[in-house]
Amino acid sequence: MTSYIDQFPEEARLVKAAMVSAFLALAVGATFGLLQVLHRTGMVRVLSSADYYTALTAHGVLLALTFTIFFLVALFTWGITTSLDRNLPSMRFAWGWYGTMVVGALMAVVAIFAGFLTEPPTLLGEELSASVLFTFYAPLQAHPLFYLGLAIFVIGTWIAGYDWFRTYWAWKRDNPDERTPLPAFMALTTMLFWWLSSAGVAIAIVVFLLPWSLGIVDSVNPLLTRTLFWFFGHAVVYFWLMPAYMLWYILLPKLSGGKLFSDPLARVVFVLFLLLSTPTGIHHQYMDPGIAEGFKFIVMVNTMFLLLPSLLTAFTVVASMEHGARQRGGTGKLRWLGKLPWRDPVFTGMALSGLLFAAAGFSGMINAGMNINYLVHNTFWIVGHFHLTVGTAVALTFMAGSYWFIPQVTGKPLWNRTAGLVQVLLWFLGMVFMSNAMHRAGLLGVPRRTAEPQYENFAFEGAIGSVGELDAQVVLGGTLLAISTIIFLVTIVMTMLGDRGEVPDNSYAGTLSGPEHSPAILDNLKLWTAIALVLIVLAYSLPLAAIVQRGGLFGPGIDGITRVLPPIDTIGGLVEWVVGR
Ligand code: HAS
Ligand code: CU
Repeated sequence: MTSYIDQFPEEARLVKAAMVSAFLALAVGATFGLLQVLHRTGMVRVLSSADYYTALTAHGVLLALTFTIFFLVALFTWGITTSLDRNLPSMRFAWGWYGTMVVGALMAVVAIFAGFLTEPPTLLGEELSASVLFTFYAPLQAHPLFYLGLAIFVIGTWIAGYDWFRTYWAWKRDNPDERTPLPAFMALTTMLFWWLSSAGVAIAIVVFLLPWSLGIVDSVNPLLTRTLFWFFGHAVVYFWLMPAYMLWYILLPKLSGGKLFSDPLARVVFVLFLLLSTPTGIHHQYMDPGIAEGFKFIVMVNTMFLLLPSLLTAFTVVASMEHGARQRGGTGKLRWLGKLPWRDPVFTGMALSGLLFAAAGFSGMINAGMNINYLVHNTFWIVGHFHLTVGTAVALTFMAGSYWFIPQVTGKPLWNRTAGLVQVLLWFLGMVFMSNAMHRAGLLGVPRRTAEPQYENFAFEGAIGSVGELDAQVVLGGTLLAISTIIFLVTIVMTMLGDRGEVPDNSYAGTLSGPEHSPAILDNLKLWTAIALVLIVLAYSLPLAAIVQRGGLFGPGIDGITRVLPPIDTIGGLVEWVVGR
């Protein structure tokens, strides 16, 4: 048996370091999660309500950005090197991008945590704090260190992507006639849409928010920076999800005892995400005034198309699991489910996250409907939605995956399978309670992002259940999640402290229908990137022009751009605006 550390000892150290960074972020971020559910429901109040935004910022940045992204750069590094059977060109360079990410993350985290102090220290003449949540909407303003840290962190990921691409280019030179192996294809297509979309947040930070926090410019146009945030903010959710999908496609079938149903279909899925991840961001802004309804409608249509790759994934992955179960003697319409390896925490964790993601897909479809979004926007419903998506489909898959990866990168067998199994089951159960109750509370109108969700002289009323009952479920779920996180961290630490021994082979699933069945055009990354760019221009040029025309580049009237002209809601309006300038 050859494990990853035998094949790629140097890369294994880097993958391990990035995973450990992810787990550290998870440990701290999850603690805030528990404090928040206890606080919001009024059960136990450790924080002061005035610090709630600071805590929520730490929770969001540490979990949604730091935990996920450190883990996924580790995973993609593994995927590229394993599937191309090739070392990264230079380990010094690779440690360089990892180090860049660490420095960026630490800067942002220091700025956030300083916000808890009664007398925050000053730096660059400004008080250190960053209680702006993970979306950092203006006019909330953070210390420049926060914006700079985020920018550096994102740049670190860009360099990582370049590292994977040059590994791929070198492989391609040596193997000009071979099809790109599936895991590498998945990592590269994901990186392409990440570059396209994170350019939006980079512009928001470097051109607007950072100069504004440094006092170089007096104001910003909040709708513009918000729109640039969501230009990236929807694609980032697939940046988190694609690595989880990669594991579902290449590990789940193998663990189930079979093969991936279709390699071509998997490629189509990743190409669709490259095309549609970015021109959909405005579905987070259906309620924003200042963006014309027509633009929102176009984005809604794009979003509905974007359901397709996930529906294809549900089909392909479940079909592969069924194939595996039947290889193990499974029969009947549903009885084969019993033949799946339910005692393996790697399998069970991923299968359960898939199951909850199916529910998350439904709440996503509801969010995506322009009219019904009015009912759920800014309510606890949304929090329920994203704890099933990023909080389960992604986080639970990463945790279950760690039970396979940590042995791969250390050569040490998993410390305790039962602990792993209990952990993934507790996560599943905790999320079922917490997310379901959050969705229901949202329908009653309970708001998100507040320490004090209960308005005075007002009672939320639902057809069934009460706020008290929902709160109890949220606290129960949140507590199970906290216990699950502790068991996860203990299992990982004990595994890493253990002795080297027998670990599974570093390999992934074969395919029933392989790359030879998929049209070569699917591997034409230049073509798909070009089409993705065109779709982005179509979806964003008019809305951005209209936002700048109405609100000014740096705020109303400041740049002299704001002038009385017909609104840029039509092509004619745009032409008139450009010609008229
Ligand atoms: Fe979302 C808000 C729409 C997916 C994350 N989303 C959020 C926010 C986050 C987030 C963090 O249109 C809040 C941001 C904030 O702070 O304001 N979302 C969608 C849609 C999808 C979707 C249409 N979201 C995700 C994913 C996320 C994520 C993935 C993170 C990873 N979301 C929205 C909208 C909003 C929104 C609006 C704004 C709401 C507002 O008003 O603010 C789709 O991609 C979902 C497609 C999914 C499916 C499910 C397919 C099922 C599968 C399971 C297969 C089963 C298996 C297991 C493998 C169609 C693939 C089988 C097991 C056995 C045992 C057999
Ligand atoms: Cu979205």
